Amino acid sequence: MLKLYYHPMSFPSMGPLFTAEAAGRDYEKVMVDLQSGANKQPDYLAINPYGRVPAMVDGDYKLAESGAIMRYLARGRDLYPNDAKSQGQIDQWFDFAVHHVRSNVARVQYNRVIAPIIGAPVDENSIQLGLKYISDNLPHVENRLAESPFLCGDAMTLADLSLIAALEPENTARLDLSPYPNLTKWLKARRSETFYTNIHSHFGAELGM
Ligand SMILES: N[C@@H](CCC(=O)N[C@@H](CS)C(=O)NCC(=O)O)C(=O)O
Repeated sequence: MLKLYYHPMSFPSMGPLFTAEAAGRDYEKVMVDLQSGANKQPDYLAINPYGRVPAMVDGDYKLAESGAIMRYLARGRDLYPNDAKSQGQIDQWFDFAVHHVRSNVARVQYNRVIAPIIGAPVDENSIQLGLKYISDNLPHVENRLAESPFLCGDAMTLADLSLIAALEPENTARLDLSPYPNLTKWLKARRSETFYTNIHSHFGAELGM
């Protein structure tokens, strides 16, 4: 069976998990213990040579990078239809979410949450830069969701899943989404769907809480 390697604290891992659920794929979740360095062991490096989560194994086929895995799982389905113009639109918002939202959320999440846990120095400038770029970029999403129920039309696509994954650290990174009412409403609605609740309902147990 198709295997998805992940860690519950890794928000890049969430995109493939959400996609597998939303696409109705049969899959098995394999948690990789980042704290013990399981991601740097030879057996895992044979799956993902970069030593990161997420990763995927489908028979003897292996993939790393969340975007590549999400496209592999969804290609040809409504989440990522097989025509160039639809894919172009979805890719535009998908890449926007990764490069302009997720990368900046990652700066804030790393410094506010991960660095204190691992005892690394906290870079306040990086937090401020991340927050600035988030507030520079989320208005584009807010405006889009004022005119369209989903990022690419009337139904959910990979673009939405990419943005939902990018905003996973909303609470832990203490992001303020209140200036974006359309985004907040859209996010709340998506988070009540089974592709999301099926993944989140296991987090407590996975994190030993
Ligand atoms: N560009 C990658 C990013 C993956 C990534 O940075 N994963 C982190 C967890 S959020 C990781 O595995 N870090 C462990 C390490 O680098 O040692 C993707 O989208 O899949």
